[in-house]
Order: sequence, then structure tokens, then C-alpha cells
Amino acid sequence: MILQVEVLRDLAARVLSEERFRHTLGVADWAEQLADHHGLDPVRARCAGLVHDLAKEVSLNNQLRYARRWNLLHYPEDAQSPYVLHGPVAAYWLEHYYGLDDAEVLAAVENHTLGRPGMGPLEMLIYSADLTERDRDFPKVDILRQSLYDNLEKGTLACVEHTLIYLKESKRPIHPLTQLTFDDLQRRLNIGTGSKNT
Ligand code: DGI
Ligand code: FE
Ligand code: FE
Repeated sequence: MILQVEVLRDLAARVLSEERFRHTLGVADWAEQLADHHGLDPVRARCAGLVHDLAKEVSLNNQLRYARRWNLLHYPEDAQSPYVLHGPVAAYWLEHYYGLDDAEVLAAVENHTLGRPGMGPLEMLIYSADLTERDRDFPKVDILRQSLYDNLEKGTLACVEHTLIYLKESKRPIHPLTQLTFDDLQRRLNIGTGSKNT
């Protein structure tokens, strides 16, 4: 499958509920705008935004079944919190059933919920746009949006930190990848700024 906005938009409209499709368009628009601003490929950003939640409305039981069948379970927490599986399931589905062969877009879909250490720019963009699209409404969302506009890496770090705080406050288990993603971004940013002072 070639990376074609119209095709992926139709696919999302067909698979998703009206509400989830609306969120999807919010992520696609915001990711495209941020990509444009930061000199990244806006078409890839829009495409990844359009399909990032394609597997979200598959029942958790079936997501778990697909994840087992396709060898997508890597941590005990994956099966304990199966709602973190819809990214990997969607990426596998797009690659193997729809022939999508853009590695950057597939990685952005795969890692949009938990991140991973060593995320590339498009992965950061979709992770963060998902949390801060126009329909998201929580006290710090405008600060996160501005931070992402100013600096994609710092903004993404702030988004991961927000997720960590939210999970701690709601006493939900933190997936190892969320913590690893936070540590990795913090290290990358420290190296980036620390060298000025030495
Ligand atoms: O699919 P969306 O709702 O648009 O957003 P998403 O893919 O970021 O999924 C959000 C959910 O993922 C939300 O319920 C919090 C959860 N989540 C993210 N990181 C972690 C996590 N849940 C656990 N238990 N641990 C995590 O580290
Ligand atoms: Fe999601
Ligand atoms: Fe989403």
C-alpha cells in the first residue's frame, strides 16, 4: 500500500466509531501542523495520525489473542494491561494485511501509547499529538502544546512526564517502556544541553 492520505482516511472512517474517528482527525491535523513547523514530513505525520488507533476498538480479548499469535508480547505488563497493545496490533495489521511498508509510519503507530527508548521524530510527534490534540482537555494541556511547538524533544519529555504523574496519581501500574522512554529522553536532552557548560 502506498502512503496515501485519502486511502488511510477512508480506512479509519470505516473501522472506527464516530467519536474515535474525530479524535483521529484531531491527532492527524495537529501532527501535520507540528511536522510542518519542525521541518518533518507532514504527509507521513498525517498518515500516522490517521491510523494510530485503528485497533483501539477491537475487544481487549481479541487484541490479546492477535498479540499472542503475532508475537507482540514482550513484557508481562503487556498482557496485564492489554489496552497498551492496540498500537503494536495496528502496526502489524497495517504492515501484513494492508501492505503498508513505511517503516517510520509503522514505528510511530506501534509506539504511540508507551513510546520506546530511542524514539525518532515521527514517533515522538504521534505519541505527543495523541495526548494533546484539540479535543484533549486537562489543566496542563496548553503548556504541553506550547512546549511541543517550541521543541519536539522537550515537549515529548513533558508529555511522558505528564503520563507518569497521571498513572501514579490514579494508582495504575507503570509500564516499563513508559519509564524507559522518560529516562532515555531525559538523558538525550541532558547530553544536548550539558555540553555547553563543560
Ligand atoms: O488510544 P488513546 O486513548 O488515544 O491514547 P493512548 O494510545 O495513549 O492510550 C492511553 C491509555 O494508555 C491511557 O489509558 C493510559 C494508558 N497508558 C499509557 N502508558 C501507560 C498506560 N497504562 C499503563 N498501565 N501503564 C503505562 O505506562
Ligand atoms: Fe492509542
Ligand atoms: Fe489516540
